[in-house]
Amino acid sequence: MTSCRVLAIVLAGGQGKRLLPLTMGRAKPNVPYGGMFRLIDFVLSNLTNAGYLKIVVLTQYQSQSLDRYIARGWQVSSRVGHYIAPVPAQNQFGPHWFNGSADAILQNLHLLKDDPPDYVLVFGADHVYRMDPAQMVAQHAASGAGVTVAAIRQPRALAHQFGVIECAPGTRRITGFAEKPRHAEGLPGAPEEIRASMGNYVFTTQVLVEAVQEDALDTSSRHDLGADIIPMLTRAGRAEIYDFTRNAVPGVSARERGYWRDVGTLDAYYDAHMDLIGPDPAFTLASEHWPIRTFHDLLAPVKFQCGGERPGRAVDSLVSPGVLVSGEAVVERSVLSPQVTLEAGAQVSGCVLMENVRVGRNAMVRRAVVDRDVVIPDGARIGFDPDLDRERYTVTDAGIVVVGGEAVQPLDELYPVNVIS
Ligand code: ADQ
Repeated sequence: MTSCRVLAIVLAGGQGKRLLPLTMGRAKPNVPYGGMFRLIDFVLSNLTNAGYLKIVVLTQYQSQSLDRYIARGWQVSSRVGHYIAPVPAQNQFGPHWFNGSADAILQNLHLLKDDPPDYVLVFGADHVYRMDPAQMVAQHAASGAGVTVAAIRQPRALAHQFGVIECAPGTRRITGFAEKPRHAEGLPGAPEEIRASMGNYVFTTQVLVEAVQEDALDTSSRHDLGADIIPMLTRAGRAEIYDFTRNAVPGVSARERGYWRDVGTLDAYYDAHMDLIGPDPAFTLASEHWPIRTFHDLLAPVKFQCGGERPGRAVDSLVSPGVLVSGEAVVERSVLSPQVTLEAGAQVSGCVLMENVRVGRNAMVRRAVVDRDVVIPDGARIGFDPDLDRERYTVTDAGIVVVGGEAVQPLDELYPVNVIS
């Protein structure tokens, strides 16, 4: 869809409290994923693969490293009028940050003035998926809707995490929209499923401008797109859904089609990593047709070292450049970011290890997410005794141990010697 003018606004200011401690020192869209990537790489890849090269990224919480990453990793060629620009909150209307996502748009309406687009894409920045947004824009343009909301079926038990959409039977017209309701009716014929908003919207520009301006006058509003703007346009009969399962991305396997993960919680974050491994993974990172792009400094190749009776080895795992697996060390069903080191005899199973993690000699770690720069001492056991783990780390409902977030503390305080068995 090149005939219409499109501006993409990526909302990247969320705090991601439910991902703590991983969001202690970084914005949620900047959280690493899949060894080599950051969450924001997915939305930026989807937009740029579709040819949308006017993108502003609204940042706010812990924005410095995210701003720097976008500026360094996501520069587009200097062709006139193309840009991927981080826009930090600027306190335009007084000494406060953006109140909600609608307030973030309101404070940036000036971005629409110089080169007014026909349509504004407003996309979230913290989901794992492949999508061609041009197909959604094409539907929006043909339908004449004021806003089109990308939608996907989700388990009814998760209704409280999503905007829940009701449609007139047999149509795309949204007749009801409840943001994160406590209770939701299941779909006709699928009582344990709901239709969830993916937090990705296409707006006709004038409709968006008028909606956020009207919302700004409402003192009872939370100034949130999901809680206020979409319900407002639903009441006006101007909202439609876009069925994500109809999105056809070149080269995507039948198994991957419709794959979308909201990695809003630590368990969802861990599960989305496990989706990458196994003989028939639910999601693959490599694709020549619809690449997910990222940015790293130049790194050395992975090294599996000899030593002891058996060489270091990795099975059913994603292992990034710069990793060293020493003799007799074993990695299984895990995702390793660059510069991870496993010392001799270390065993890592069902883990997500972020950049520069060091696992000491004969240490054993299983079902854990370990944040960057953490050093696991020789002989340590993590993921074996939930009570002991809970005393020192975050342990999720599903029993995943999350180590990290305290990067400013000295390492010997983080890993007291009595952890070592
Ligand atoms: P949430 O993700 O819970 O639900 P929100 O916290 O507003 O909604 O985050 C949406 C996106 O906006 C995220 O990418 C976040 O980083 C960003 N963001 C939040 N506040 C912002 C601000 N003030 N400035 C800039 N960016 C901001 C939303 C929808 C639901 C939908 C789910 C799908 O509201 O209806 O079901 O996404 O995950």
